[in-house]
Formats: sequence, C-alpha cells, structure tokens
Amino acid sequence: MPMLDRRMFLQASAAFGGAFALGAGLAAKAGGAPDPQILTARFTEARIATGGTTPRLMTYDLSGTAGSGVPPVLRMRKGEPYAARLINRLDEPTTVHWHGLRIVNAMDGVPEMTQPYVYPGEGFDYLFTPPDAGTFWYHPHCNTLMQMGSGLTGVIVVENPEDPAFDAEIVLNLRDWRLNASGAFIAPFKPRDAARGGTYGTVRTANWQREPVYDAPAGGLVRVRIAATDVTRIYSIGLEGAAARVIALDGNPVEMPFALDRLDIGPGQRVDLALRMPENEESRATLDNFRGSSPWTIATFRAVGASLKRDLRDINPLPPNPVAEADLSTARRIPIDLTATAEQGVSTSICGTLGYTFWAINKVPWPGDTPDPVAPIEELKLGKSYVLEIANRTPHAHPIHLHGLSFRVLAANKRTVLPPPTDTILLLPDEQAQLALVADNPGDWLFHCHIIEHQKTGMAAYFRVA
Ligand SMILES: [Cu+2]
Repeated sequence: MPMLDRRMFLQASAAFGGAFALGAGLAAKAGGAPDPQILTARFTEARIATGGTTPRLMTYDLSGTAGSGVPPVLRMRKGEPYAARLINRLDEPTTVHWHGLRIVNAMDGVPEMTQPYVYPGEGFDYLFTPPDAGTFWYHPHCNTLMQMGSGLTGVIVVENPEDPAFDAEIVLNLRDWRLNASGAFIAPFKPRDAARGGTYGTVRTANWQREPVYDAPAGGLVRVRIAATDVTRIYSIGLEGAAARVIALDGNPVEMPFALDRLDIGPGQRVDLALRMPENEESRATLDNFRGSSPWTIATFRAVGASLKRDLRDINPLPPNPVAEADLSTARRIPIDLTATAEQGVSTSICGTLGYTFWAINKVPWPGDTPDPVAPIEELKLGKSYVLEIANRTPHAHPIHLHGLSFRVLAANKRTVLPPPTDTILLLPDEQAQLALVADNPGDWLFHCHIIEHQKTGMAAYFRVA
C-alpha cells in the first residue's frame, strides 16, 4: 500500500497549486522581525551504513551549508523572535513542528489543524518567539514515519545569555535507520511490531555516524545536549570513563542536578549533561546505551590538550524557564486511557497512512495529520489548571508528547524521581501518572505517542484551549 495516496495528493495539489503560504511572513516584515533562515527540505545522500551510500536521504539544509546529511542545529534565543522559511524541495507535502517550543498555535506545524500542507515547490514562513531556553528539536508532521525515518529530524538550541559558560558544547542527535547492507532504505515498519513496541532500525547512529568520536578539552566542562529523535528506540543512557550531571530534561533545568547513572529517554525526549572530561590527554569517555541485552557505545569523548582542571561544582544551576505552576485546589481532573483497540477503520490522508489501526486514546483511534472531524479529548479554558490522570493500559512503553504546553508530573506509580516540567513523558507499561498543567496557550494542541507507528495507528488526540 502506498505511504501517500498519489491520486489524493495530485488532486489537492491541483486545488491549491501555486499558492505560497505566507504564514507570518507579512507580519514579520511589518513588525521588523528577523530575516528568516531559509530551511530547505530536500533529498541528499550520505554514507550511514558500512556497506554503501544511502540514496534518497531527506534532510534540511540552511542556505549556504554544505550537507553531511545531518539537519543543522537551529540556534534561537529565549524571548527573541525567530523566523524560518521552509522551502519544500521534496516530492511530497511536508510541514515543520518545533517539538517542545511553547509557541503560537498557528506556527505549530500540524497540517489541517494549524496550517496548510506545504506542497513541493512551495514554502511556509514560520515566525515565533521561544519562551523557554534549552534543547528542543524539529521534524515534519506529515507522512511522519517516512519523513522522519528518512532523516528529517534536527536539534534546536534555545540559548539564554544567563546560562553558565562551558568549555565546549557537543550536540548529539540520536537515531536509527532502517537500511539494508548496501545502505538502501527498507520498509519503514513491520505491522506486527507496530502493534507491539515499534519497529527498530538496523543501523544506530549519533549525528548520522556510527560511534562518532568528539574531541573536547581535557579536564574541561562540556555541555552535552542529547536529543532522542528516533521514531522507535528508547535508550537507557550511561557514561563510562567520566563523570556527568544531568542539568536539564526535555529543555527544562532540573531543580537539583544529579549524577548520571542510568537514565531512560524515549523518542522525543532530551537530556542536557554537564560532563567533566577526563584529566589526561587522549583519555576517552563513552556514552553508552544499557537498554537491552548487550550495552553498546553511542559516542566517544576524547580529551585533548593540557587539563583545564575544572570541577563539576564550578557550574551554576541553569536559570528556570517561565512555566506556570498549576493551581491544584481548582484543577479539574481529566482521565486519559491509552489502550489497544480492535477497531479496523483506517483513514487515508494527504499526509499518508500506515494502513492499520492498533491503538486508541480514550477508546478513540486517530492518527492525527488528517482532515477527519474528531472531537478534542477535552476543551480547556484558557488560564485554568488541569490534572491529566493518564493510565497506560498496555504492556508497552509510550513516550507521550503534548504540543504547545508543558506539564508537571505530580505523581506516577512506576517512578520515584519526578522530572521538571516537560512536554514528553515516557510512560512505562501499566504506568499511571498525574500530569498538572495550566492551559495558558490558546489553540488546538496535539497529544500523541512519539513512537510514530503508535501515533499513526491510532495513539493521537488533541486538546482545545480557548
Ligand atoms: Cu506508543
């Protein structure tokens, strides 16, 4: 079955052909906003597997940057306007979603819900002001399994001039690839696995490289920004050969930085580490994955030069982001059940379908990114507090992501350490959690599993804030 219904796509292209969605472009010019970065979605090729080059890799390209294939790290500043013009040089529609950024709804990148499809040859102007500093990421919200699986996942760094200074920064974009031995793409998923934990890739990479090595000053302090952008893999990360503290999770500073031992991160999640490099030149530390039966190395850090003799205690805490705390005395409670479903209906859309339905939220299976008229899970009143009482009634983990709003995990039955406010919670099998939020950003906000096969086979829904 086609990932994208060609006939539907052509009809829609004809209907909207030639339109260049201006989005915020006119407003940007009127308001003296920054010139947009030109972000071109296009095909490229790169050597990811050992056996050969991968053709038809998708990437984002900033004007002027030659491609290693890895989408550029986009740098923004907390509280300052940022503009990007997406140009679509693919052969199918796309959009950009800015994962974790609490920005205006019209810039959220969800086709049908917040913006038109961006057809090949067309563009869309994004303009927004990120309110929070930290590590975030960007990806399409159209034919998402195929487009993300083909390479459209990039990291965003929102800088804050008040952040403590480090001796170096290393950004790691972690993901897998479904490639054969000669490097060509294979089927993006197996239906049998989509109905379980998800389909894993065959090649594991950081920044599109197998076990890359990064140099950093010996005895120096490095800010390592890690984003798990794979469509399926859950990592349990740990460090060998050096000490590190976890300083932020999913963009938000942790109140009390703690030593990295083993930390689970699911698709969509981020970790910021303060890493103290080994003392001696040429000494190495490795970031490893300990989930599964045999640990493996994600990336290596090699010490260079004379020791800077720094100490992890030299680093001041990161300033907090302005996330409102829910008023629990008035918060209405909303039950949310994640389940499997026996329902068989499949909706097709310009943004593709996997052709199966396996999952549901509150008994409704919906893949998102489709024109189907589904009701929101709940209509939230602007400014009011809510507690989502979410229950994972499945034997699989689900990284559940909420667009446009951050929430605080008040309690959960499968964990003792609670994260700072977040946009994605990795719900463990049979986990139940209470998620508190203030509905302070108006619009329709998607709420879905970030194992993309789960999302696209039914585990998606949305809230309406008005
Ligand atoms: Cu899931």
